[in-house]
Amino acid sequence: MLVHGPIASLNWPPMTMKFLVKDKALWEKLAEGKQVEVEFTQEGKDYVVTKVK
Ligand SMILES: [Cu+2]
Repeated sequence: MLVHGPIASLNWPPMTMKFLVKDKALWEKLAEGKQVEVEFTQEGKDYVVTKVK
């Protein structure tokens, strides 16, 4: 789960939601409580993380 702030381009309010991480290298950049900047794409009903900064 990721907690994110408002995303104006998608008309999303701040929320906590599920993202899929398919790439193991990206997964390793994530950790509980860590603040990250991510890029993601929509695949059907899922949101898939494509980049972690
Ligand atoms: Cu969201």
